[in-house]
Amino acid sequence: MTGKNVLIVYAHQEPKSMNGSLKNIAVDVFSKQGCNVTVSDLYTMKFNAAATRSDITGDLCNPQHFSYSIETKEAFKKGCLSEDILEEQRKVHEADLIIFQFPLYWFSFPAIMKGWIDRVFVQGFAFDFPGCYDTGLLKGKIALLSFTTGGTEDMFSKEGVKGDVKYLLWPIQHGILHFCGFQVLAPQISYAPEYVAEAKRRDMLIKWAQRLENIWEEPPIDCTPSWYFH
Ligand code: FAD
Ligand code: ML1
Ligand code: ZN
Repeated sequence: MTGKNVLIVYAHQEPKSMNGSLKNIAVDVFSKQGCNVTVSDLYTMKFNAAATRSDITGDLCNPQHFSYSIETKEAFKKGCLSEDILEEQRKVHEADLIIFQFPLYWFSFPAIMKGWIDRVFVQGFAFDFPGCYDTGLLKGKIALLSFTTGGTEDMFSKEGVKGDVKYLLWPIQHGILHFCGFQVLAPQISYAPEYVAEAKRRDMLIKWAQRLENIWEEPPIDCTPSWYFH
């Protein structure tokens, strides 16, 4: 799989965290495969999560009534998005595979990663109308969520206190990734790293590295409601 481009969008404040280790191991495996790996380390970059007027350089279409979606769609067409957005869009454009590596925050992404989505996946770049779901503009690319949790696997079962983990994957995998045309691979969930023994954490890292060895052969999930809510 020499020559494939991998983008890892990474959101953790602490390099020595479990998320940091999961990211590092992915960089190692892909580099050994001869892939080109790029990491967007959002906290280190101090990535701006807020979708504001400053994301458009130059004149607005309607300064009297600001619409983020209209203004960013037009600014994308004219090449007038702010440079930090353009830089991330270039990385996405180049990527064959995007891995999102993050700790679960409130059943979702950390805000800085949600902000990356809000600002980078602009209409005209990531999707359009028509041009969503299977015809999304990022079709041909693969995406994978790799995240850690506070809760244990038991808690995230259908009958557990948190409910099936698949319920919280729906807005992200279907509402964001499939919407933009990605083929979605099964998530890599490293449960409760703070609460398990050191040996179990090492085991989770090894499992991830082993999976990545064959990741280019993996079929995507069938990202329809039945996968999530059967
Ligand atoms: P860390 O504490 O960094 O790592 C765990 C342990 O792994 C550490 O002891 C570290 O030293 C060790 N480690 C690191 N690298 C290695 C290595 N190479 N080998 C062996 N050990 C290693 N949880 C939920 O379940 N649901 C929620 O909705 C939720 N919401 C949250 C909201 C907020 C705002 C916050 C702050 C947390 C929330 N959590 C939630 C908990 C959160 O998901 C977990 O705390 C997080 O996933 C743990 O991952 P970490 O990388 O931060 O762990
Ligand atoms: C708490 C920290 C919606 C367990 C075993 C982890 C957390 C969970 C905010 C949170 C945690 C949440 C929300 N430990 N902050 O669940 O869940
Ligand atoms: Zn879907």
